[in-house]
Amino acid sequence: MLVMLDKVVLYEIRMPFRHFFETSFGRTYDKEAVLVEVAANDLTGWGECVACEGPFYSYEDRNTAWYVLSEYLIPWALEHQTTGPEEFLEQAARIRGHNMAKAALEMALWDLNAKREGVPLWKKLGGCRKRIPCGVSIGIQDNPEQLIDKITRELEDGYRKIKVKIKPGWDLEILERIRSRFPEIPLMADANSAYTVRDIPRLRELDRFRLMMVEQPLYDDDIAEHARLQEVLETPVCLDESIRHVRDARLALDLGACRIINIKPGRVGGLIEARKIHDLCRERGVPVWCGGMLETGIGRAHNISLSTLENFTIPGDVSAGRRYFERDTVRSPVEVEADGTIKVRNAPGIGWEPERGRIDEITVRRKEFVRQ
Ligand code: OSB
Ligand code: MG
Repeated sequence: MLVMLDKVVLYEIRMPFRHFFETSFGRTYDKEAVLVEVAANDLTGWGECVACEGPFYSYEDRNTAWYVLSEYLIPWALEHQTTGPEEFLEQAARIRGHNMAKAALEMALWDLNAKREGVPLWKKLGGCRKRIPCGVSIGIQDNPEQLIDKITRELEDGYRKIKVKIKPGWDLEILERIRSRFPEIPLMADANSAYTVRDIPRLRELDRFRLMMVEQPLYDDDIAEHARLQEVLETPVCLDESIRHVRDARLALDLGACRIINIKPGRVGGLIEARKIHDLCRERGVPVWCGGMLETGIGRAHNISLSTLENFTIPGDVSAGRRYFERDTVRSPVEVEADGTIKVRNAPGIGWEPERGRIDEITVRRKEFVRQ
C-alpha cells in the first residue's frame, strides 16, 4: 500500500521529575525532550528523542536533536516520501553521528508502519517475550540512608535488579552499606564514565561486592581501555556510552572489553541498529539488556517492544512510568506488576497511546513540517 507522509510534528517538552535524578555527570530536575509525530493516511506514529537537556551523557542534547531533525532529517523524509525505517536510515547515513536525533524519527516510522499493518511493534521486530523482566536505576542521593530507603521500596515493588549510580566518593562505602543490608540482591553499578585508568586499582575493589556487572566505568569514547580493565576485573564490564553501533559492539567483544551490553535504541540510532547489536550478541553468547534514558511513556513503550527480543535476558532499566512522573505523556502509563514484570501489549504499534492534551500542556516549542 502506498503511504503518503503528510506531516511531521516536533514537540519540545518540559515537565518535572517527581524526584531529581543524579548521575556522575550531574543532577536533573526536569524532563526535557523532543517528541516526534509522523502523520500519514490518518495514522500517526510517535517517537521520543532521548537527547537530554545538555550535552553531558553524550554530545547530543535536545537542541542539537531539534536542529538535525528540523534542518535535515524531516525535510529529507518529506521530500523523498520516506516512510520505511530502512530507507530512512539510508538517507540519514549522510549525517555523521547524531544517533539520538535519527532514532527519534526512525522509531516514529516503526510505530507508523506497525499501525498501518495492524500489528504490535514488538511482533514486527520479531520479539517473543510476553513479559519484560524489570530493574530500576537509582541515582546518587543526598545521603546513604535515602539510597537504602529507595532500594527497600523498589525491592518491595518486585523489581528484579537494582542498579545504583557511582562516582569517585560515592562508590565503595555505598556498596559496602548496600551489601551489608542486602547481601544477596541482584545488584550492579553504573559509573557513566566517572573513572580513568588511574582508578583501576580502586575499580578492582568492586570485585568483593559480587556485582552483576559494572557499567561504563571508563571513558565514554574508549573501548580499548575497557579491555585493559576487564582483563584485571572479575566483575563483568557492561558498556553503555561506548557502543554507538554494531561495529563498536563487535570491536568491544573481539577485544574482550565487556561481557554484557546495554542496548538503548536512542544511543545507537534506532531499532534497526539495536536489533543488529542484539543479534550479534546472541551469536556470541553475550547477554544484553535494555537501558533507559528517563523516558516518558512513548520512549518507554518503544523500549518495551525492543526488550521482547530473545536475547534480552537480563532485567533492564525499563520500569514504571510513575517512578518518574506525576502525569505521563501516555493515556495509561507503563506499569510493573508485583512479580517485577511489564506485560507486553497487543495493540497495533507501540501499544501505549499518547495523550495529546497532556503533551500540549508540557510543550514549550512546537514545529510542524508539511509535505510541499
Ligand atoms: O547511563 O543508563 C544511564 C539516565 C540518564 C542518562 C543515562 C543513564 C540513565 C539511567 C536511568 O541510568 C535509566 C532509566 O531509569 O531510564
Ligand atoms: Mg548507563
